Amino acid sequence: GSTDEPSFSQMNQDLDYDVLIIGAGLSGIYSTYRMRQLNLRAKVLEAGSGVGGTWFWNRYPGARFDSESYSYNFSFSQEVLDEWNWSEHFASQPETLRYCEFLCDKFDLRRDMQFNTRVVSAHFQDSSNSWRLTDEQGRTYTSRFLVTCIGILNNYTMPNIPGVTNFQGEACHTARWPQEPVSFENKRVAIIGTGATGIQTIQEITKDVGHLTVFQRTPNWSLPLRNGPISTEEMNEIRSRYPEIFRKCLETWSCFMHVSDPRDTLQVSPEEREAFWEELYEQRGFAKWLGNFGNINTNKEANALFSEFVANKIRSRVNDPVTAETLIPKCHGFGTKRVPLESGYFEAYNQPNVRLVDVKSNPIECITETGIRTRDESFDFDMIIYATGFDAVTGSFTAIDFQGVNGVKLADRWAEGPRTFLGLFVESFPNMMMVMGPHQMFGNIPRSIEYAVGWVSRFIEFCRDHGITFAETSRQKVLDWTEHVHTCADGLLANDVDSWMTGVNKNLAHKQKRIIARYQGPAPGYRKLAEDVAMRGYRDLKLA
Ligand code: N01
Repeated sequence: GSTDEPSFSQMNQDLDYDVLIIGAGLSGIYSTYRMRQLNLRAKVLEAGSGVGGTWFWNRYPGARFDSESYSYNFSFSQEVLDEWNWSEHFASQPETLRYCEFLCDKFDLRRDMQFNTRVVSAHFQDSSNSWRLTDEQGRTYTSRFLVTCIGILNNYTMPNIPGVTNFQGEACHTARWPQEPVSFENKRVAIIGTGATGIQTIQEITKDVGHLTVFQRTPNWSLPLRNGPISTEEMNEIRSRYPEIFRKCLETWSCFMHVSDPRDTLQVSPEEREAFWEELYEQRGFAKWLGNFGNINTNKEANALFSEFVANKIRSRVNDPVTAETLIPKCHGFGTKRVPLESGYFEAYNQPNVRLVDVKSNPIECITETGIRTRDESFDFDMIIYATGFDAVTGSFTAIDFQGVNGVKLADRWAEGPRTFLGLFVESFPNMMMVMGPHQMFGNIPRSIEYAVGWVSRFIEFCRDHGITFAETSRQKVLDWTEHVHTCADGLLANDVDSWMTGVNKNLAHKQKRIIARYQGPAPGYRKLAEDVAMRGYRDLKLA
């Protein structure tokens, strides 16, 4: 209890809290749980009116996990594993949001959370080694430690098309979808964007839309999700396998259950390869990507072979050959962007009320009061849906005015791309730790969150027990880590392609150049290095 560690609390007695947490998504929820266990005075500030983060905001039709539900939930509480049942292999957004709420109810976490509170600035106070946050209403909050739980895909972006605000009909970005149900019946609907979000939205609303026009700039290599319900018996069977599932996730490169095939694509006979791929194609989820031959991610020839396999699947599913070719990516190979998983996406284009417009050959010129004008045509719509993505990874940080020692701005620190130590610490930003910060272990996001929150919590516990009120990374550690992250990225085909994963967002002037935005080394390797820091008593950090 707190009486066991009076020194730490006393050291923070002039501050509102021991720990401030920004964001009540999965990262913030688990952080709150851990801070509660440490008996610390913690507070979560959350912009939304409820918990859930990504799963709170992204309520667009068809939003769901595309990783197996049971590899995407937390493992920290046996009680939760025993009590919570997933109804589908890939849970829908409402179910995932209920899961987030279930966690908060079960552990009574909301009493440490403050909603409708958008943090606009976070400034380090040199005089007291503390953090001072200000929200939109001008209220301030002070603490010893700051834990950012602001996600990697949070700050959404509208397209940089002239006239976006002119449209008089209904318009919405998928990441700000209303809580009330939206009807598409008898409506002429447009959607811009065919990433994972666009694909999930399109395949859902074509079930009852009046007419849908899809504006596609870049097609995506999408594969069947193969979702299905989970019966009570199957859920119990899955539950019995939880230890094995989590163990597998600990062993694999990116924390998923699927293990890549070590064989060289090019050394396997064409017949055997084809048979293997046919078998993979029938499997659920990311097995087809992550259970594939490993070298499709590094070898262009191998990649081209599998890309052609997928292209033929698309050709076999889309009736109109011109539409089929438009839906097949020509400028990037399979898996070099995040692979969206679909359920009937390609067949949607066989419906007479669905039309695909290739924006590459027929660019959008402007959005008008009544619709969209391309170079060749004018369209009238009742509704425009923007599935145009996010100012990813660093965007969550640019949305807040972060200032460290001597008022140094985080935006300046990261002008040339993110620079961190373990994706957890930033030079000149003492006492601030990032959950899912840039250059942190990546892949299966909840697995990464669970590890990062665990690491941060153990570190805060160490500070509590040792009366440490100042912790900062050195420049050298940041340089070394950044170099390591860049080395890990060597040779991966994904780094030669524009996407949010390489830091590119064509709608933002400052995000036109590719960077290494993610840690791409093996997750076990990441954890080993992070554990080593803990084992050394955190001496890699400057502590006082
Ligand atoms: O965003 P995106 P997203 N004119 O950036 C197009 C995760 N996720 O929200 O590629 C015309 O991938 C843009 O075109 P282009 C997942 O990690 C998970 O779909 O730039 N088009 C692209 O097609 C995913 O990767 C789930 O040429 C414009 C699209 O908009 C990440 O979130 C579900 C345009 C943006 O695609 C982001 O996915 C959904 C313009 N001006 C998402 N601007 C799960 O299942 C943009 N585009 C867990």
